[in-house]
Amino acid sequence: MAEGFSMDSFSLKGKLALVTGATYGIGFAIASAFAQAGAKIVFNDRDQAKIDQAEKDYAALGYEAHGYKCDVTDEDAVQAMVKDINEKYGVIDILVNNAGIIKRIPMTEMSAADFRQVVDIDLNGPFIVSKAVIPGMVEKGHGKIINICSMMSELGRETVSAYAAAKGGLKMLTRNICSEYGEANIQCNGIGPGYIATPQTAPLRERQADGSRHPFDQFIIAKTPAARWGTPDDLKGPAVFLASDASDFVNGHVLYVDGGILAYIGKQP
Ligand code: NAP
Ligand code: GCO
Repeated sequence: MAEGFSMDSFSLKGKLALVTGATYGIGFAIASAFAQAGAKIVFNDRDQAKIDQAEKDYAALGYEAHGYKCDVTDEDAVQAMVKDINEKYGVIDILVNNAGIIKRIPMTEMSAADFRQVVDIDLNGPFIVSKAVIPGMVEKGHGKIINICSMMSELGRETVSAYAAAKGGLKMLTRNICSEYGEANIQCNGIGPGYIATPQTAPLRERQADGSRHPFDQFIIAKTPAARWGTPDDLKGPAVFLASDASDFVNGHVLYVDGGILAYIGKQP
């Protein structure tokens, strides 16, 4: 921990960060920002080809990043991954529970299996990975956990019942890890991205047959004071802050990086 505040308080030099699902999208951006701030990166995904490509992408940016093939819902695989990371690279200082999926299906048409899969990945996954990582953080005397929440941690909308339930639960898991492990000098916070242009939201931004913007695209522009979609780059600074010594007294907080959506009734049509 940096003695007293300085700009070094924002440095991640010498830290080891695990970012789940960081082969592209928000996870890749956050992991890249951590590397830029001096951290060594380990990440996981379910698909070896994506892991191999991501390692090349990180290397092309000059960053050291080691990928693991691991499904966050598989507790044995997660425990084995964390053990291997500890043996090869050291104890994890920073965990970002980023891996997640969404299924956009009207609730009464959604199967219980689909609902369970979203909750399993988006809520059980962060529990499983945090449970595996926290003991090392406790032993080391410090740790940072960042859970990637959502607008749907606060708001509902049609077709995303499972996702909203999971992300609402993830907000409370964040607060509970804060409560249970704050005394061990572990800070657990959330980042709640607004609408970010990644593969996950690509269906909501597809151009219509007549070349016009997707109705949901237009809706989000009207709901966002910044009048634009966010980009993964918009999340880099907030993530580095929450991963750094500069946020040592910030705990149990969800930092919404949404361009102002949650503060705004929306532009009059
Ligand atoms: P994305 O483009 O769909 O990327 C999700 C990543 O998670 C992919 O690398 C994916 O790998 C991985 N993943 C999915 N299930 C996994 C599992 N069971 N085990 C390991 N890895 C898994 O999503 P994104 O837009 O970057 O979003 C990342 C996080 O931010 C998610 O938690 C999402 O809910 C949240 N979020 C996104 C937005 C947004 O507007 N984009 C806003 C708020 C919150 P595969 O490709 O192999 O499945
Ligand atoms: C949706 C979107 C959102 C974003 C994000 C907003 O279908 O409404 O996918 O859920 O992914 O979670 O914060």
